[in-house]
Amino acid sequence: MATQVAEKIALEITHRALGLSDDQVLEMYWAMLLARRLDERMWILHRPHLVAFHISGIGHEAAQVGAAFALKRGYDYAHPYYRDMATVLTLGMTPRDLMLALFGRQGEPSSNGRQMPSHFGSRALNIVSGSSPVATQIPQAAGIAFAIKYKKTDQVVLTCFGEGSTAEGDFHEGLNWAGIHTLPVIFLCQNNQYAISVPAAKQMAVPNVADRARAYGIPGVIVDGNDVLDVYGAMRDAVARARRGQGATLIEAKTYRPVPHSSDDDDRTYRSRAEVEEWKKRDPILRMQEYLTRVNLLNAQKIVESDARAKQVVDDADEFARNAPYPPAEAALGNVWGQVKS
Ligand SMILES: Cc1ncc(C[n+]2csc(CCOP(=O)(O)OP(=O)(O)O)c2C)c(N)n1
Ligand SMILES: [Mg+2]
Repeated sequence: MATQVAEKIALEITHRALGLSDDQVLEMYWAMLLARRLDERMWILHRPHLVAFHISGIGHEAAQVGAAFALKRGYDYAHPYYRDMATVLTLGMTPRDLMLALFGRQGEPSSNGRQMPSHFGSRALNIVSGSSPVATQIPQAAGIAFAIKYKKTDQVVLTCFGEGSTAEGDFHEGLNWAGIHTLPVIFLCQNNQYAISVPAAKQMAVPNVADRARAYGIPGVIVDGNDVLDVYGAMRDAVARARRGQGATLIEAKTYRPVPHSSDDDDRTYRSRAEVEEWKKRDPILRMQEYLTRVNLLNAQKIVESDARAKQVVDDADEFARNAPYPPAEAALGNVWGQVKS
């Protein structure tokens, strides 16, 4: 009887029902928190123009950490997009790496200070750097999945993009290819409802991005993108399906971007403050804090302590990157990703 009661209680604790330990769910919280604090610092650094540009993942942390957590780090592939800071942190990029990229300094792993920030890449971690035209990563991810299938490993690929990007031809070509060839790729749409100033209803005539999956013969799943465990559950199933050789899944994480599109955007020109404030009530970090407090893994004191720890890590990365040298001028004449062998 006591065991049955214990099992019932465990199932009511969502993360345990998903097979996650208490330590793992706290690790998720830490990744989300660190991404948020790092991102906030990046905005602050931009205001006095200590850095040239920032594009933010604030509000997307649950979608990103929930997705990345279901991958095998350094084994599976990720082809992220510019908002994916929490994704790449979860996969093993460090706050120092990301700050070096923001400041454009030597030694940053994405391009050694050659690209704009947020084009995350790490050869060691199987993170593939993207290009500025949106959605180009989608057929490229299908291509990587095709190579995995050809080599007969059980790796999978995660690629991410916004809902506006699903109006691009690349999205449809990538999903079609993945459907035809039953490829091990997970397409994660982080639907924050705007493509800069353009609302989703002006990008597509169906209510959900996930509805589009049917046209390509793959499952389309909708999740609450502000709930890290909901995202993780869907992603875990999609990864298992891909590893079993059953092909691709499109996951649509419904979320919101509570900040401007980038450091160079003024969102007051296209949406009301009331709308933004309403969404802030569903902030993924607050939701996670409420959940962890409810299941007795967090309390007010631990929240303060983890915030202080995150601040230390962010301070360290900021100082490290500020003081790092720029690449030498002649590096501008070389290739971005490697030297051509003579
Ligand atoms: C092919 C192409 N068209 C336009 C742009 C300019 N652009 C950069 S981000 C962006 C919005 C994309 O919106 P969405 O896909 O919803 O992603 P979000 O930024 O909302 O996360 C646009 C139009 C671009 N980079 N590439
Ligand atoms: Mg969008």
